[in-house]
Amino acid sequence: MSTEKTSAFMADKSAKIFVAGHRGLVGSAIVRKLHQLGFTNLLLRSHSDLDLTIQSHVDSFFASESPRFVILAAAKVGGIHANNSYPADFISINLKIQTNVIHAANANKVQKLLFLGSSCIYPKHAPQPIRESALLTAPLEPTNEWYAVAKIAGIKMCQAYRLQYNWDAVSAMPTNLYGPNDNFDNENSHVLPALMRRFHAAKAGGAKEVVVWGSGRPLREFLHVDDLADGVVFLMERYSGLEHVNVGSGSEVSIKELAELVKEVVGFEGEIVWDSTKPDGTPRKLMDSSKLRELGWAPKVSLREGLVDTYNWYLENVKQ
Ligand code: GFB
Repeated sequence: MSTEKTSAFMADKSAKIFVAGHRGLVGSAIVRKLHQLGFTNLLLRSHSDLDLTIQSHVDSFFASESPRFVILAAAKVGGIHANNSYPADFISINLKIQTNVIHAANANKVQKLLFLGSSCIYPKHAPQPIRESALLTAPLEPTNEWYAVAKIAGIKMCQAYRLQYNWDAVSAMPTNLYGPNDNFDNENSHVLPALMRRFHAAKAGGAKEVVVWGSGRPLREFLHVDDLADGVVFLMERYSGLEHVNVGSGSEVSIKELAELVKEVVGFEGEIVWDSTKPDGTPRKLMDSSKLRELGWAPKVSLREGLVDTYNWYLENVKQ
């Protein structure tokens, strides 16, 4: 099967598209993007209407609704602390959701499915920048291996169903994401929203210092979720290969640099204090996104612009 072909995704704006996880950071950005592009028939279900971990509910939903396309952005996600604290939830919930949705989508003749994973699928000490071929070449980062194993199983399911049924299932692996509708929880979120919330609260409360976890030395690559949504639509239209595809910004910062930048965007003037009792996680996680770049996609939002945009969203939607 060719790695570059059109699936006519953009041709019919009235096609029924199930965006699983439409209230989350990723799903909501994909819905915004599809609406901007003029898609009119999005199938959206909140958790209370459809529990994706229950196979019989997922089967009935697909049988009665018959979506033509599926974008699988529903997942249990969280930052380093949440991954480390709830390993059973991260492996079991994600395995159930993706197994149920991928199987039902294939059984009900969905034309194409896109599965979203994460850059944590790669080995802890993978050569940098990380190519798609690094998958399953060495041990994972222990703090998130449960989530990573589930996401690797999702990639492998897409490949298995493609091989056995010649079915168009593809996988996209985004780098660390941020943007509107992120989880801003102090403990369980990812670093960027956690710091935004903490610096904001410190500024509002007149605190003199803000605690940031770890050594500040790990390097991370951040991508605004609107860029990811753009990449997802691009892959739905243009990519039908067996191998998963990295989606990254191509630029990395240290956690120390990120903390300084968030501090500046929020306008906090006190000190940063490092809590070395907290884990650093993987030392470096920069993806090689040249495969997607060569197909013609490029990110548009710089980290500074994206931080300003996200902080404005936070001020309007979360702080109260
Ligand atoms: O965002 P984060 O949890 O993701 O942490 P990972 C990134 C880095 O920021 C780590 C540091 O070195 C943290 O120690 N950090 C500093 C903080 N302060 C904070 C804070 O207040 N909160 C958080 N969360 N981190 C996750 C995986 O790993 O990346 C997931 O656990 C997923 O499975 C996600 O793959 C993309 O990049 O370390």
